[in-house]
Amino acid sequence: MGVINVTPDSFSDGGQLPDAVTAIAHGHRLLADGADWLDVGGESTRPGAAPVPEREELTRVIPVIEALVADGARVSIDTRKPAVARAAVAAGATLLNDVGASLGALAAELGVGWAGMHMQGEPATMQREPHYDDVVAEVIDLLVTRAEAARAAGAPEVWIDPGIGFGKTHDHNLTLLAHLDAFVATGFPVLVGTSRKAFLGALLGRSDGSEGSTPVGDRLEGSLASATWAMACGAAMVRAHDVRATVHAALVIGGHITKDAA
Ligand code: HH2
Repeated sequence: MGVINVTPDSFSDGGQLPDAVTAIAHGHRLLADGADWLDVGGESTRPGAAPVPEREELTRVIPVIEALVADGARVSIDTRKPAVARAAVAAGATLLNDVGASLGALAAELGVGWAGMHMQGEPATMQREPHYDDVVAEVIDLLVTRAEAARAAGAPEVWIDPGIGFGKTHDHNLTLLAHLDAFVATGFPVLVGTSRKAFLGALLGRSDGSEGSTPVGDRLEGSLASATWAMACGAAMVRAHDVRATVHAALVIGGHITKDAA
């Protein structure tokens, strides 16, 4: 799943796609690089991000979705707003990338797929004091409850995503990644987004003993290592900014390195 952030303030690439023309061209590049899905978003959910008014979010994403769908792309809409989800589907999106895991019934009503991501709290405050007694069990419980409801309502395709970095400490993120097999064991296809995220910066920054964070632009190898880990654990899709490199990693491990083949 290739990321198209039509936002001025995304943590990873904010401002790089300031208008529909550059966002559409970026989408074409991601398709050529091998993306199966293009995930279009018009509101950053980075920690501390301010909400974007609905009208502004629509202005950002709808022309991009229309153009990419017209060119044959499968497009997901990354939003928390029902009205944006509706308009995106009318423009041709066929998957709700629901970062609040609350739009399952809407996906069913619209007859499109639903990917529910776990987030504790709201982007503006979610990193202040995230707390879980058992992060793996609590995240799975919530996602499975919502996923079962979405499926029962009739959503044609249902995914779950642990929401790395969304109301999670560094240790919560690592614990979730270490237990991805438990998410896979639920039977729902698992989507994972680690690309360029802060926990990678922290891990890489600590490697030289400085306790600093490696900048976003220097997290490619960490992104690939974590995406490869997720795929090896059985994740069916990873959300990535660097699609060409991630597709190469997927091609190497996808179905080739198995105990059966030996
Ligand atoms: N992460 C981000 C946004 N959307 N969707 C899913 N399903 N899973 C994720 O892990 C996920 C997501 C954050 O990344 P990005 O879009 O690069 O940043 P921002 O939210 O600042 O736009």
